[in-house]
Amino acid sequence: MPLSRFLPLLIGISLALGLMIWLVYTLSGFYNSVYFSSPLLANVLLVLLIALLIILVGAVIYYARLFQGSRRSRRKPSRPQVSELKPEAAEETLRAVRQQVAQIQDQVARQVLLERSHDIEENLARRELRVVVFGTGSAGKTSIVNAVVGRMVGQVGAPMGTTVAGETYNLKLKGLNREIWLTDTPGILEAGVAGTEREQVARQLATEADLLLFVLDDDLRQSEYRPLRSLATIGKRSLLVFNKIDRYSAADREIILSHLRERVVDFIAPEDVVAVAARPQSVVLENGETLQPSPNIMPLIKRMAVVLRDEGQDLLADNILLQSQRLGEEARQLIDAQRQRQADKVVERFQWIGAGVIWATPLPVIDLLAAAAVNAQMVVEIGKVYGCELNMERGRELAISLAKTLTGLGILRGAIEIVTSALKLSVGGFLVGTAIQSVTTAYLTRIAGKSFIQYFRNDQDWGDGGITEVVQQQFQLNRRDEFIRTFVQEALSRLPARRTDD
Ligand SMILES: Nc1nc2c(ncn2[C@@H]2O[C@H](COP(=O)(O)OP(=O)(O)OP(=O)(O)O)[C@@H](O)[C@H]2O)c(=O)[nH]1
Ligand SMILES: [Mg+2]
Repeated sequence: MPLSRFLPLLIGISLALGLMIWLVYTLSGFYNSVYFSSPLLANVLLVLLIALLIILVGAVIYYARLFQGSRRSRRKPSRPQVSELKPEAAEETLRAVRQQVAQIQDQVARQVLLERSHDIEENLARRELRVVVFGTGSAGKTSIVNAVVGRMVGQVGAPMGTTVAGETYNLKLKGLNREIWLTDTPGILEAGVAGTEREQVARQLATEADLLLFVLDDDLRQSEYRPLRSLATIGKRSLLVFNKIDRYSAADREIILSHLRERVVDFIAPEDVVAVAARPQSVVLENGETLQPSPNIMPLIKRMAVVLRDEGQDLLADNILLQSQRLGEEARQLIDAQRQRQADKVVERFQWIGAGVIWATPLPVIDLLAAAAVNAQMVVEIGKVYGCELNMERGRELAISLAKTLTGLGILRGAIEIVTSALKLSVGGFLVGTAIQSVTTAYLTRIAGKSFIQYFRNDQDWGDGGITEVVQQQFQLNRRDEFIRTFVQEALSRLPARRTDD
């Protein structure tokens, strides 16, 4: 015990002892003086004192226990079981995703995502578990499915690519009152276009699994490790199945098995790596007969049953959560693309408005701060696309700070040069100053608008590099010769028309 804690304890004990001695001494003096005048009263007092002492000791013990209990319960908060919370969390996520989906304007896309959200919800209610067998071509996936189901349901063959599509079978496991579906998939890592397409199917099925059986027939290759790890990283519960162990001696089998367990220990528990022989090679007996040894599949069936029984509800909820999150991500991307299209239209409208204003009333020099008046309205409208309600005052503030950045970074000068040389190429010879001003204003409004799109997309934040980095990035993106040429052409085709209108 450190001295800092020992010293106060020693002082406390000495004080308590001193107090007790003083109390006993005072009480015995008091007892003696009472006993002298009335022995009966003195004895009654003694009994009362002993009773008081017992009550005191009892109270101290009771409160000490109570205090300890409360400390213990503070250490271990009585939270509800995680498994009780998971289905709720899954439902909550699904609800949020539906709200997101409702914002999608493309009717077909919205409908497709809504239907998928209903499918996910139904899976949560159905309580069915989906086990997907996944892995390299010819590792023995179909053989494993046949052995687990207990009859030849799928075609087995030595060459890769025997299974060409996902096949699902119903499975009964002892002690499990849930419906289980076992899906065989085409092999991954096969060569050729057809192989790549089949792999896509397999990967899709794997991401939808509640439990994944990742099949190998040798030590884990790097090309297998990557998909296994990425599936585990997205939270896919997996068993690693080392098949064809009949091909190895007992010693080699153990070496491979322990090496496998070591390599995946970060994301798969050692007991979830099992060794089987789903379709052991037939042996020719001395009398010339061929004997087909029976499959050694029990280690996998046993482990699968334990995992599905103990974690079934969690696996289902985890998977629903994962599917909902994926759906949410898809919806988010669609909404983002939709907003981007709308915001681009706003920018395009304002860039031609800016050009038109200058064309009609030319200024002695390009005045970005004057153009900011137009930009302020553009900022408000882009904000609206991204669900941010800004007033004109805030819009103007943002527009002015951006105009200052454009000038400060020398982009204003750069833009005039770019536009001037592009105009010379297009029109040739004599150039009207107003044309340069108009097109430059349109061009700068575009850079400003694109920068604001970034800002609103990023939750009204310029990011780590600040406004400067965003503006510079947009300038770089919009200065390619090819783009400038088309932009100037379009600007020119619009300007004279406006002038005649005016
Ligand atoms: N020695 C041995 N061979 C096996 C075992 N399991 C499967 N095989 C053989 O491995 C080959 C491929 O088996 P499949 O079950 O078709 O493999 P798959 O992974 O489904 O193959 P694809 O569908 O093409 O991806 C066949 O020749 C099987 O006989 C086993 O436990 N031991
Ligand atoms: Mg197969």
